[in-house]
Amino acid sequence: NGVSTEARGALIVLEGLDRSGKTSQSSRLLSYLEGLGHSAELWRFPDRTTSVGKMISSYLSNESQLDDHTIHLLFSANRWEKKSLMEEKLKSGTSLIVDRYSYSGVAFSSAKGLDIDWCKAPEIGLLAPDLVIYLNILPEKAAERGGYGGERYEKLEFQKKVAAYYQILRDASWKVMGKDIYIVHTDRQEGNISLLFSGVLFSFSLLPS
Ligand code: 2DT
Repeated sequence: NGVSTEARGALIVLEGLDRSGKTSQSSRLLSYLEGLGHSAELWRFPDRTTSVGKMISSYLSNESQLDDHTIHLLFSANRWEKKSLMEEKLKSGTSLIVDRYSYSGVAFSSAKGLDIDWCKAPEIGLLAPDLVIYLNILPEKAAERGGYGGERYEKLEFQKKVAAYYQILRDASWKVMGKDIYIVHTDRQEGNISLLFSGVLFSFSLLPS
């Protein structure tokens, strides 16, 4: 079907509020790409397995307290420590589907009141995604889905602020176009997304919300 093994993998990022469906959609996209014979892996940030990730995890579960700037930089460091491995994977032709990335970093910290440009700074130099898929859901609707755990940010009022910052980021920098991949069609009504990657048209539909 024309999928070239020479091609670099795509960095595909899924963003959205808690309970917006990122996890289901990520696995769905993974199966879809694998079904086409494409090598792909599912990643997520924060990666809680590293030592930095463990500090983040303990902060999120309220077991430890950290200054807002400090935790922001730890989230960023958690991406930096994975950069070279991400680069290797992409170069070897494996696509990465990543559940949360820099946009979560900036949206969540800005929602706490930190300066947005300050929040963006440590992200400069990380790998730019080829595609960012934002799963648009009203904060109220996400909350209705239930399953908010007891983690620090899982509160409706805070999620509303995060949604507003995602919107700001979206206007500024959404639909990141790499050289090999671009959205050729999005239809939010139908939930269908098609993208052209290395000359091959992929289409997938999002689960109805
Ligand atoms: P999960 O529930 O998806 O594990 O996320 N967050 C995430 C930040 O504040 N900054 C970041 O850079 C990232 C990647 C979003 C845990 C929470 O951490 C938030 C929700």
